[in-house]
Amino acid sequence: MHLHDETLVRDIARTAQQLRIDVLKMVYGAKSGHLGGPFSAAEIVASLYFHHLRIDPARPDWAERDRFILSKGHASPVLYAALARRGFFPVDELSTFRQLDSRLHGHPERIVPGVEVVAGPLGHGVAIGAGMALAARMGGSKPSAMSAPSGRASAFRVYALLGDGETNAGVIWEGVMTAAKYRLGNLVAIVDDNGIQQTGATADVMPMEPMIDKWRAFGLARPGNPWPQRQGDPRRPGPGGRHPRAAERDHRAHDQGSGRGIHGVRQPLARRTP
Ligand SMILES: Cc1ncc(C[n+]2csc(CCOP(=O)(O)OP(=O)(O)O)c2C)c(N)n1
Ligand SMILES: [Mg+2]
Repeated sequence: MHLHDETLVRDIARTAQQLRIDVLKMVYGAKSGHLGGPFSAAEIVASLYFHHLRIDPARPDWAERDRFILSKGHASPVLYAALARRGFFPVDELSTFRQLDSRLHGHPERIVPGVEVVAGPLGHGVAIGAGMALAARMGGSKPSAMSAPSGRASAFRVYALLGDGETNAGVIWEGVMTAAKYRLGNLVAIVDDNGIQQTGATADVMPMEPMIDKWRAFGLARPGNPWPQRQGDPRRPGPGGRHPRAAERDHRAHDQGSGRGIHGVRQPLARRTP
């Protein structure tokens, strides 16, 4: 079983704490906004933005960049914090969160450098991601390039972060079926399984268990590719840890077993540079 390097785990934990501090200041400063959704996603976002995504803050519109979709758009503060700390815009701007005339709205919009997708109404990340992943595989970098010659290697990968409550939405599963139909190995869906949603525990509002079986039933597992898998929490590794779910329909990742870390962001773990 492949485990994270301890230094990497510590680095992710440190970055995640920095993001949480930023989030707290932003929401406290605005006296408005979500805290729980951004907090629970901090390690996932830190792992992606500081160790995995192939992005270049100096070129937010670089055609071959990886795309990150914050499908649970109410967690925008953690995305803004990551983008600022990664150099997409000044950290000072974070203090304008939810102020009049700020570009840092309560839900992300594409006026912010690095934001790929407008989000807020839950449920759309996988379907949008499937479209982007399909475009990437067809050789295009944007939807208008869908007519580009097919059969070329994917220029980029697409990551969609969902809430566990969000998976109550039927449109999520339409997106999953689409991804399965087109065998989109360049699309990664990550579920932040924090057990809670707006009006209570996810298990009470609309139980999703067995979650993993649902993803499989919608076509994302087949012989030789045992995705999706349950992964442990990088903050609390081991059997007693909380288990955020992460899933990747990616043949390159199929050999990863349960353990610490986040499926799909464990290999390669070195920072990928443009
Ligand atoms: C379609 C839609 N319905 C309702 C809401 C209101 N809403 C905002 S946050 C939230 C809870 C989401 O819970 P979850 O997906 O588990 O996210 P997290 O726990 O990570 O905050 C809801 C229902 C929304 N944004 N979009
Ligand atoms: Mg939740």
